[in-house]
Amino acid sequence: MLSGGVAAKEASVSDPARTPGFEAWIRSFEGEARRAGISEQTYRAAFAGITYNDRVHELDQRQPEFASQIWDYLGLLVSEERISKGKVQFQTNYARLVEISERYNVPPQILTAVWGIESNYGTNRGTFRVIEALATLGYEGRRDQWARGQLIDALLILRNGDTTSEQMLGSWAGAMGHTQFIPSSYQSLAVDFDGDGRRDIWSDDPTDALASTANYLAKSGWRPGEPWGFHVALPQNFNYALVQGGRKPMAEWAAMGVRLHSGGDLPAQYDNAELILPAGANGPALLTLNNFRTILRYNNATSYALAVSLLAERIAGQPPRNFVWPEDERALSLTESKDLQGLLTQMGYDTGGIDGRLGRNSRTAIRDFQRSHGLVPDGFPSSKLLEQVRKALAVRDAPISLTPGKPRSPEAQSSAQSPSPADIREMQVLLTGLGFDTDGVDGKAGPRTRSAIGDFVRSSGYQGEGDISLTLLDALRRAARGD
Ligand SMILES: [Ca+2]
Repeated sequence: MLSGGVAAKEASVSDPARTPGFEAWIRSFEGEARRAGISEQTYRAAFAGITYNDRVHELDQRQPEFASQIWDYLGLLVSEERISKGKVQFQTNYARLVEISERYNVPPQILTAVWGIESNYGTNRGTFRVIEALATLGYEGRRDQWARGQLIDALLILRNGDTTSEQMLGSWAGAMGHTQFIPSSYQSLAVDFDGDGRRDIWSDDPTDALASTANYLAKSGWRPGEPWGFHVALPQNFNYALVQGGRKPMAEWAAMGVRLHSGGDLPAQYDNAELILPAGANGPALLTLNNFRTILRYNNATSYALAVSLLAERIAGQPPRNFVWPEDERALSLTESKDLQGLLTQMGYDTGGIDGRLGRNSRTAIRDFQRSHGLVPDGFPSSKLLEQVRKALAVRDAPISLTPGKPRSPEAQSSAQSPSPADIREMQVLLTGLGFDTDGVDGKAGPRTRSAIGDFVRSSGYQGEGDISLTLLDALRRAARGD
């Protein structure tokens, strides 16, 4: 398994030496396929013309540096263009949608919205050969075990005669057809709605794909007649520990003073509402119901479930929601997310590792930090929060480094030109507090730390050179206390 930027770059370059390995892997995988009931004939036909796909590998290895905020994502996926296109598709396919909807008890506008988000109403179904994509991922992907399981399911679909290897197209990660089913979901939930004997989600006709999506949502617990949730207003002094903290009956939320954003009382009949703040305390507060979680089972991202819910409302002719997003806040880059985790960890808040992924542990650490610094504890990571953490850390560490005339051991004196890792750590903390990015605090004078020192030397009145020395450390301490 490859990881890290260098490996990813090398792997994106076509390497003729790799192809024999891939060929050998395809031969070795046949045993596994045979045990799953795939005949030699099916296997051969499936792999005819399949080669190692560099592009798939590259897409699998990428780790985007910059993330988008949920309001940018929603702006893109619930655009006026996609709404009006959705209304046209809704009308065009209305008879079929109603038939499907009546059989599975999932509203036609939800099916149209999933179709719109997943493939822009069938116009972007993916052009990768699924066998090739999954074989490439199974050979050396980040999720090779997962890909091998999906590949077996894809081969079973071919064995069943639903489509051919050439026509089985999809995304680089193996999501297929109008509503982007992965092979395992297809195997358990795809249906032949038009009755031609094949569960065909790949052809231009979206009928089977839309019915398969309806079946998926129905089997995932869709409740007919329930909305996805409500836009709400939270009372003063709300306990933010309850955000994403589990489901409660509406009556309990109402008793805490939560009201509809439009001003009315919460409808009392729903029994399991979860509160989410997808953009923190400065964005909309949403009480989500069962059907929101059902959409999450299709694709487990809040932004996705919200996009489907909102697009469905607009397709059905409802007015836009008056969500106000904190658009002055910027999403953290991967590097900044790691910085944030490093700084929080250094301050004693457990983020459960420094991987740049701000999951549950990081959100709890952010909340704890916010609570102990008099901030609204919404657990939401943003550029503003990172600044607050940097400042807090600089303040916390400043008194230690400002001890007047701090005596140094003779040993330390004599090594004045080669500061210890502890000294470098202190420099990194001070530099970070002064707004120079050292890419974390690790006690090592790497390129980012050296470049931060260069920036400090240029922007301050520091007379010495940019060498990493105890003289420089003193200058940083003076700058940090504002001398
Ligand atoms: Ca069919």
